[in-house]
Amino acid sequence: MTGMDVTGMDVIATAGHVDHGKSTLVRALTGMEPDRWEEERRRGLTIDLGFAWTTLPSGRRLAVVDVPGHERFIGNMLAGVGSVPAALVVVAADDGWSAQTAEHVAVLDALGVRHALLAVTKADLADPAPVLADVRERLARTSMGEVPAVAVSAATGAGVPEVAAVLETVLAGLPAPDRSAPVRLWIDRAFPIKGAGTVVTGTLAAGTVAPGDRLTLGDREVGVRGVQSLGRPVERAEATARVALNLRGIAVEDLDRGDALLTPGAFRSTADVDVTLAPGAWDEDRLPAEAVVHIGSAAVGARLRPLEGTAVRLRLATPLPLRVGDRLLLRDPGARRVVGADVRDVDPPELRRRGAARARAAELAAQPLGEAGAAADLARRRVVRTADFTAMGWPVPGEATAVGPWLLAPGLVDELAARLPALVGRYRQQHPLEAGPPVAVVRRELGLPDDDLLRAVVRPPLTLREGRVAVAAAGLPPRVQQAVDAIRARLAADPFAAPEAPDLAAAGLGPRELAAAVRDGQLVRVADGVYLAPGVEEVARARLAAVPAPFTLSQARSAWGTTRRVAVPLMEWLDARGVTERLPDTTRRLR
Ligand SMILES: Nc1nc2c(ncn2[C@@H]2O[C@H](COP(=O)(O)OP(=O)(O)OP(=O)(O)O)[C@@H](O)[C@H]2O)c(=O)[nH]1
Ligand SMILES: [Mg+2]
Repeated sequence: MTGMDVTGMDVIATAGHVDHGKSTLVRALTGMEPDRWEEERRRGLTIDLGFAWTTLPSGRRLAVVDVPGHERFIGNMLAGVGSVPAALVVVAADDGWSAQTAEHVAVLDALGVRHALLAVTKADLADPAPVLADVRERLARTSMGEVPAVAVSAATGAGVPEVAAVLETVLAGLPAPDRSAPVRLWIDRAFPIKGAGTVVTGTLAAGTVAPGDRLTLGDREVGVRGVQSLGRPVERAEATARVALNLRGIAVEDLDRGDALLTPGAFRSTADVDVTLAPGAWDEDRLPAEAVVHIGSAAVGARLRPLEGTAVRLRLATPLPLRVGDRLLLRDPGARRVVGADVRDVDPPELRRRGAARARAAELAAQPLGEAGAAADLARRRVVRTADFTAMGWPVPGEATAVGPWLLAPGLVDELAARLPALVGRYRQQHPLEAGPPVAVVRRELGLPDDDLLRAVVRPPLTLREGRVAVAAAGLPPRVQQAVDAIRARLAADPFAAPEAPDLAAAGLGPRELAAAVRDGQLVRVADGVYLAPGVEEVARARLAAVPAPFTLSQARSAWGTTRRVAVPLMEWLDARGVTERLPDTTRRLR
């Protein structure tokens, strides 16, 4: 099996009324038979999608998705054009603009297809000029605009090389696909192959697939065993391409047209979507209550809730992996009407309050379309996991703040940081002995999902200390400060004369007050009930340095001029801090 890279391929879909010569033209262009089924060939009618390909004179490779024109098979037509960037509109010279010409062109217009050419077929049966002029004029009013047009006869072969030549120029004008984008392959066929297992086909509109890749399908993971393109195995298929994937880990019964194979983690499945309809397409006051949503090869029923103006909330009967910026096609099957809808939000806010729908519509109206709306969307969400945000289809806005896995809206960190001093101040009024509120309290007050986010919000003179948002120099209430000052004055004169419990009690210094003084750096707690001044460690060391080592506890006590009540815990405290070293015979020396 020799591999080959597929680098340049274009994919185009046919469109047009039944029997206007689409499949015949595809056959003339590619030499391949697009009607795959015996029934299709017998009836001379395309029923399902057909696939053919060729190399154009320039060397450009082209794959064609041939769609049925019969009105009954419009669902298949929709699946065929859903991932394709360009269209070959076919109209017969002897019949002209017809019902499914109109319907197919409306579909292409709703999908926003911008690249097309017109082939007026059966030029041997009637003068193609009037039809050509008429259809070009109609197409000019759609997303396709002014299209090149060619008259052609499959019967005589006249015009076929011209169609190929015009195809070249149309394809040359296609935007380059994003080959580094995540994969979302909408499956259009799934079938078993003896010995190879399950094969699916689809049009790869963006991204790259290679054997060995892992993709997700719903909540399952599947492995890509092999990749084929244009009938041959390839090492890698890059968008745009028709691809056939041999899958591992899934049975053909578990796959259907409309399923999507996805790059893991890159998409989120959603049933609720806010969209804006192409303006003017459907009468805003008379939207159907239900419609079918089409994207790629998928077709899913949806309830429509008009918000206001062109903004509509969709509730899908089955969730779809949608992203902001996707273009959906909404179809009202009863009325055979279609409209394009731009996906604006795949995780929309609930609408509970009165007027919420109107407010939401206004919000969407104010927000730029596509990726430019990212900052506005993030502003509404305030804080979101970066992975979730990008899976919605948004780029990370340049002004956003990233903190660990989180993304904060532009300006939010400053806004929260500015709220903090007042918040901490209020807390300390109620809890004067505490340096500041616990982190969890602050996180809740600020509406943040993770304690860790406070790292970005706490700024001097506030600081994160011991699980609190603390004032760096918190200070103590005046009454407590006076009592601590008195003790510190005594300790300044005699550094090891730790106040006795009755002295502390008399000064009004209970455990909470003492803890506050320690937190504030005004006292050092050597042991339960034994408080000395900061710096006592250095003083203790200096006095011991004058004693010949090793020395006993009793020698140390004399050097410090204190009692056993203080000396015993102080000695252990110094041991623990690595100032002194306890020798096996319980004497010490300085380290
Ligand atoms: N004389 C003449 N007949 C043509 C030409 N192109 C197609 N036909 C005939 O028109 C009939 C329909 O052609 P198809 O190619 O099957 O039409 P189609 O658009 O694919 O039809 P559906 O797929 O069913 O929508 C066939 O009998 C073709 O032989 C042409 O240029 N000249
Ligand atoms: Mg056909």
